[in-house]
Amino acid sequence: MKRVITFGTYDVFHAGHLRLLERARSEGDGLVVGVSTDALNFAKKGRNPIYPEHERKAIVAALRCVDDVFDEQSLELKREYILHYDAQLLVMGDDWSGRFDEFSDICEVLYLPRTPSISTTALIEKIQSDA
Ligand code: C2G
Repeated sequence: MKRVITFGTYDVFHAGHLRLLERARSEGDGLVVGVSTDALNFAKKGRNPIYPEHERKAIVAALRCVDDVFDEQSLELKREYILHYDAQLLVMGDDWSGRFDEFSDICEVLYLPRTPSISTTALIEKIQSDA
């Protein structure tokens, strides 16, 4: 049993998020996803996500490729989350390349290429300009 763990905000859920989660799942036998809380986003970016955390978490939890979700309360708790969920592999998009190599003492760390030309920020800008 190889459990995979990944983290993200998944705001205004899109196909780039889906592809990342499906590829992460295919690297192991089960996928657990830490969804960042609204408070964490506010602390990091000074604004809340468009979708509140319970909706972001419900969308991610409903996906066929996802086995379990939890609140990512702090960026500093990754080691604790990896150990708590007994994950053997940490997967992140390559926008985080090298940033989590410090966890390679407790699990494998893999960065997958981001899907080009799609992002929550671009979607919000498009919606605003079309309005
Ligand atoms: N992603 C992707 N392709 C895109 C957009 C996003 O593969 N076009 C991936 C990101 O690389 C990330 C995941 O989808 O692995 C979630 O993206 P975000 O919601 O933007 O999450 P992020 O803000 O990077 O995570 O501890 C990390 C934090 O929770 C923040």
